[in-house]
Amino acid sequence: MQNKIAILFIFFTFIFQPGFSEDGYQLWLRYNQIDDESLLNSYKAAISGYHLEGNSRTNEVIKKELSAALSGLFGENVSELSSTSANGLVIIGTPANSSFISANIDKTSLNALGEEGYLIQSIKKGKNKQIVIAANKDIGCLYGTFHFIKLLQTHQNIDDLDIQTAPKVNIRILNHWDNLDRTVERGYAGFSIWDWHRLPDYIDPRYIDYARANASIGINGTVLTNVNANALVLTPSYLEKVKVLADLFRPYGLKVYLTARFSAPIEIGGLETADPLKPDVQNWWNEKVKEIYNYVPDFGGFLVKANSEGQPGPQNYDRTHVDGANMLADALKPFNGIVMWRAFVYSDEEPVDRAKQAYNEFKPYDGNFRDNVMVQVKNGAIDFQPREPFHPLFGAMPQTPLMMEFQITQEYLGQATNLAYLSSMYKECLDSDTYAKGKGSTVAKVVDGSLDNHKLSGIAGVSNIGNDRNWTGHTFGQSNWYAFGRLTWNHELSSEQIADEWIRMTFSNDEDVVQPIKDMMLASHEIVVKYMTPLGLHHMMGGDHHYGPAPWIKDMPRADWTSVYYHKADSNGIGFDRTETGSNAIEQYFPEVRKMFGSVDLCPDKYLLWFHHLPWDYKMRSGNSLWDELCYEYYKGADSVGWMQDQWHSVKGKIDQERYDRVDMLLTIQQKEAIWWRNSCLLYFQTFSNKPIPKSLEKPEMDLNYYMNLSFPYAPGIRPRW
Ligand code: BDP
Repeated sequence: MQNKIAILFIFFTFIFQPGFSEDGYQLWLRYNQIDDESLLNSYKAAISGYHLEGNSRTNEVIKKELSAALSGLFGENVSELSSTSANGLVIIGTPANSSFISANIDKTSLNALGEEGYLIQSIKKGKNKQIVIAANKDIGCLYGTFHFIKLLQTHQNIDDLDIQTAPKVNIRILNHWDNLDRTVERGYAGFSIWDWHRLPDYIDPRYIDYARANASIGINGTVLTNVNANALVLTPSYLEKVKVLADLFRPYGLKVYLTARFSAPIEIGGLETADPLKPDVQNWWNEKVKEIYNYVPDFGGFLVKANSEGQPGPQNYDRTHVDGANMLADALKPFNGIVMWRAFVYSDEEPVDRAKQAYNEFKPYDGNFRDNVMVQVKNGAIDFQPREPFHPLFGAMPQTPLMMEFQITQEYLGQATNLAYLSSMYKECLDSDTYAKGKGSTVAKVVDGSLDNHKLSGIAGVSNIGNDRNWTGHTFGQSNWYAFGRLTWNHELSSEQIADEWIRMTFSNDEDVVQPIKDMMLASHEIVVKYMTPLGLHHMMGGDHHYGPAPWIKDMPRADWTSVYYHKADSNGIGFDRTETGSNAIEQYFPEVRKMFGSVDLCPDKYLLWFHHLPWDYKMRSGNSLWDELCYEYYKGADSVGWMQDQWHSVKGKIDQERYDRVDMLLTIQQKEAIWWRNSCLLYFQTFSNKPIPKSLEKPEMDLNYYMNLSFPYAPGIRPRW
């Protein structure tokens, strides 16, 4: 195995030589030679080489990365030097492995940075000026190295560096909804990158590049398998494969986790029950967990979807989520493993309002979970809709560490074809004020553990990665992976700063490229929301595959899988009344929030129809009637895609043709799809409002029947009905 890994390292140094084709494979880790000559010369004058002590595998990785980056960016070899006395050295290390660092870096500031934090400082010693990247652990040095490389990639001034940073959240993790047959549930970038069939012997070089990319943005965990879990992954032949991935990822600080199918004791253990209170079931899990740790000594733990959408769980045995989660937590505890128990549940009976279920089921359990259980909550109470108000569970379970679950894959946001920069959506949720402990109790503070003093904290993102050459299908899907990672490290970063970094590293530092792309990215989420689900509408996508508009869906096995259940359009008006006169879901929020969402006058327009059912001629803040406003929003959204195309066209010739063309074609598709959403939704709602589309707006080219009859049996990412 060691040999194989060595070969891989050589391979990856080879692929990351500059001049490699711009097919998107390199993500933001592009080390093409710096094209600004005077800047390049100033960097060359400041950096003569690097020095690193210690020979851990993480240190090997640091050397490879730094040498590939510096040689690429400088267009010439930059060497590793054995002494620390030269001018212009980049010195990397921990107080434990470097006497230079222990002598020159203030221990108190370093201690405050914890296990993963790092500092980057310019140090003057006599005639010498050096740059130090220091951390308490090797992994901090790797994170710091990536940060330092980013400074060069984004053309920052490195004269007087003084950077100190540590992650605000402990578990920064991707959730792959990848199946063992390599299909990816809600995946739009090809098949799974895990080549299970050829593992453990065949090691795809992508595994290393995947780990590099994650480490470069501080992601430190990965759940390899789908939440709709398959127990087979817990059998020895799969655990051998899991072990290989875990061994490869370890030097990059990336821990492996698996999804645990609750009925595994029956399916692969031969037991008759999976009842969590039965000693033989508990015993089976204890033994299984021990076995997993034999393969993967630093295994992270389990992610569990139980009693949701047909998945088995403790309720099958009249037990509770607490019984189920605690049983697994007890098995994992001796090894420091954790359970991420999902709150995305909904009962078999059709509810009056699905938005209320997770809160109703989980809040009463606050305080009953073991200390190695986290409850993983989606950002909103329904299901990753283009826009949702924050989930009322945030702030409502102070004794339980709540983990945030975002969706990076664009299941409901245009899938493989639409450009939507999701940092804006993540931030909107994280910055929301729950008022749990008065003003300023933001979702971010609940999640990072600071509001309730939790040691454990985490943010999960449902991955958008597949085996497409460019990883994410749409080039701009890469920006969502990137932004997710950056925000898990520091949720205080602005979407603008994250976009700025990503564009510079991914495309160019030319301001005429950075500015138009940034403007487009920052506006994109709002634009998509406007042409899909404006003014708080939600859940109006095509059935099963979730591709495209279908506000007319009314016949499904469950009412809460239909669209009509959510928009409730009728001749009187539109919207879901979640106030006291309706489902009263607003009651689940703290009084200040309840008051805002519950009042039509205070509720922001963007959430209006989420919380209120209003007449078609309801007078909006703008002075328009609700119907006219809805029309204007849909048209504004669809027209703005034309503006996005203009922004993109302005960078033609300033970036490589390959990626330019790809995005250009996708924007053309996005434009068509935006008009499709607009026309379908407005023509359909018009059958209730009986009002004309305002004269100033062009008429939809087709009739409603046409849109209702479109069918997409092979849309990607679909999953079988269980
Ligand atoms: C829904 C997806 C479904 C997932 C489910 C979940 O359509 O494929 O299994 O979320 O999060 O949005 O469990």
